[in-house]
Amino acid sequence: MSDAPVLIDRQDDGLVILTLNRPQRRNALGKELVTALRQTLDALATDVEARVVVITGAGPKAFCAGADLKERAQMSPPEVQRFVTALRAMMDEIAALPKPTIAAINGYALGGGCELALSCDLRIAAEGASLGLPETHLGIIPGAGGTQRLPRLLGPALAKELIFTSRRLTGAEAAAIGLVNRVCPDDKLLEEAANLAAPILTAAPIALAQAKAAIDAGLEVDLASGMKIEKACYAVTIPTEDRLEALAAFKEKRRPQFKGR
Ligand code: CO8
Repeated sequence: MSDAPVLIDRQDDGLVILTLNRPQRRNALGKELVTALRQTLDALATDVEARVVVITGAGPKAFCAGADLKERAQMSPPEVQRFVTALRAMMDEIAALPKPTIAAINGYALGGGCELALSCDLRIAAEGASLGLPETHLGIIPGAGGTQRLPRLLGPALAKELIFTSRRLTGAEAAAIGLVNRVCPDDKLLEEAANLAAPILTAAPIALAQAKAAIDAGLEVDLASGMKIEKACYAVTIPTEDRLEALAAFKEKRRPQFKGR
């Protein structure tokens, strides 16, 4: 197997599986991995063949054990500053990718690893997964979106409980509170992630990108402003070939073939 920090598996149907590939460090976020993931995301953002992106971790033990604490201990204060800026930017780039993203959580998703999963649109966890935000017990706070994305997902009380206590949740516990969309047996994780992706892969790519943008931007504003955002996002879909293709396919009683145009 390649020793590249991020493995890229592109499938014919438009599914792209990114694997964080540092199993010997439990896929911890070091400089090299963060740089590679950011470059990969940048390329995928404009790649019309890539329709849904799954992010998972190499090896049976971890999705991602958070920031690389060993590398961090060797960094000078300016290096730390540059690194955390890059880490935050990476999480925002995942969240802003104009295509659906799914975190397929195998094993530990701790600290920055949990925040990475929170940056994705959907999450599926293996039963044996272990999700948590240990930062307050490390003398820091979640700093790559955890204090913002977790309460938006679960509400403030649950988010505060998880952040204050650093409690780790199993895949089933995470599914029960809505932290992940689904839980599945450990050995079925990628299969179930592909099942989750399958009906998304047949949707129109521009419609998906605009639906994501409308939901994400709308969550930050009042309803009337959100309705304006929705209108603007809807308008982007009107001149697309894919919209006309859907109308033609309906008339001709066939499945539409979307091209992302
Ligand atoms: N960084 C570096 N190395 C790690 C990390 C890590 N986060 N996690 C594990 N490793 C290494 C271990 O040191 C070990 O290396 P070695 O074999 O050389 O001793 C190897 O991976 C295997 O680790 P374990 O033997 O501990 O493996 P286990 O499967 O028994 O346990 C755990 C796995 C539970 C993941 C355990 O290793 C652990 O607790 N790791 C630390 C997890 C943690 O605390 N993560 C949070 C870090 S803080 C954070 O992510 C904040 C990010 C936000 C930054 C934003 C800034 C603005």
